Amino acid sequence: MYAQMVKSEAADDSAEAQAFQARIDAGDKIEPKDWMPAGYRKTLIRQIGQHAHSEIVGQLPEGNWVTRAPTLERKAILLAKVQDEAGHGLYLYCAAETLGVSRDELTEMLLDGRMKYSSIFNYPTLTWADMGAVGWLVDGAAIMNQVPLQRTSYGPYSRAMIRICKEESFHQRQGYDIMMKMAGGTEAQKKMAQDALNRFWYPSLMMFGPSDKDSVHSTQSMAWKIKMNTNDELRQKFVDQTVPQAEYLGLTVPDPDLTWNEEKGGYDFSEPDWSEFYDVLKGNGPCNTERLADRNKAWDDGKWVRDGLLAHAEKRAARKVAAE
Ligand code: BYC
Repeated sequence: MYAQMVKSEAADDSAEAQAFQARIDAGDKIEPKDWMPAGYRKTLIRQIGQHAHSEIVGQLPEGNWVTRAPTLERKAILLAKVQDEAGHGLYLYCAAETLGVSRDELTEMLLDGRMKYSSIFNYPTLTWADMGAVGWLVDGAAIMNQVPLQRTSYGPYSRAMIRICKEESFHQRQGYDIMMKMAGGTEAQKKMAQDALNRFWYPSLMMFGPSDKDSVHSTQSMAWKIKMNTNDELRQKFVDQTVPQAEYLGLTVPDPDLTWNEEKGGYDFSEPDWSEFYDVLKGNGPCNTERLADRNKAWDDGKWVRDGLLAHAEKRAARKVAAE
């Protein structure tokens, strides 16, 4: 549906739309009060909203390990990381709000399944090594995708990404640090690290979205500089960056066809199982039901806080009016 809508709105060849495209081509930032095509606005709301939801839902698989982290230091670090993700969600919801959608509307669309969040968060975190793999691979993939988004054409999104990327770098390092400890530990720990890599490798590759030939939005989003690279370009960069890191850990990437291709200056690697990806998107991943149930419960449990804050704000406003 979105694809059709964006396509028809992108076909807008009015003078306004042409001037808008010229601004994008010249590298201008678009700000909230500037004129923008309806399709540009809708695509941004979809992408920023989905991104914000991913940060919030992304707290769940790691939050699962805060109470079970092996040391006080690891607990404090993990807690700080999970809190950072909440902050990222908030910056992104604020950026989306500048486009005329409220955070409550976006939340409702997440909770009733109308909006997506990243497929990766529908996989379980079974062992402590998974905290390493998530930080190393999932945050690593996130950085690969988000660093170019610092140059995205929409001002509030690009500025949110600058801060988010700084924090994501710390997240990636903390994940790799856990992997270093585990991979250099006892046989059992090394096995656990390898098992985490085995389970998170292909789901991490899926984070970049479908292969370019199946990507619905890439062409228009790249013309508008909402996306700066294609899905396959970023996936390739991620593989090229991550394989030597796995080698340094003494772990094996679970891809028997992984080979260095001298000519292209990058690795040839196996595609993820795209039927699994689409199945997860349809709601059939291992944890989809659990994740949405958890977010719905948190929303319902927080109702008294929202009601209290609203009642307080109304009282203050009424007092102000009475005093005037
Ligand atoms: N998961 O035309 P395409 C994080 C959907 S947060 C689910 O290529 P697009 C982190 C796509 O929405 C990570 N859905 O789409 C947080 C579209 O469906 P709709 C999130 C996916 O938008 C906490 C359809 O497939 N990062 O890293 O041009 C802790 C066709 O795809 C996925 C962002 O959101 C997926 N993986 O490109 C740790 C970054 N991939 O909407 C880490 C910003 C595709 O038409 N987003 N779909 O129904 C983007 O850069 C782009 O939206 C994507 C997809 C590259 C993800």
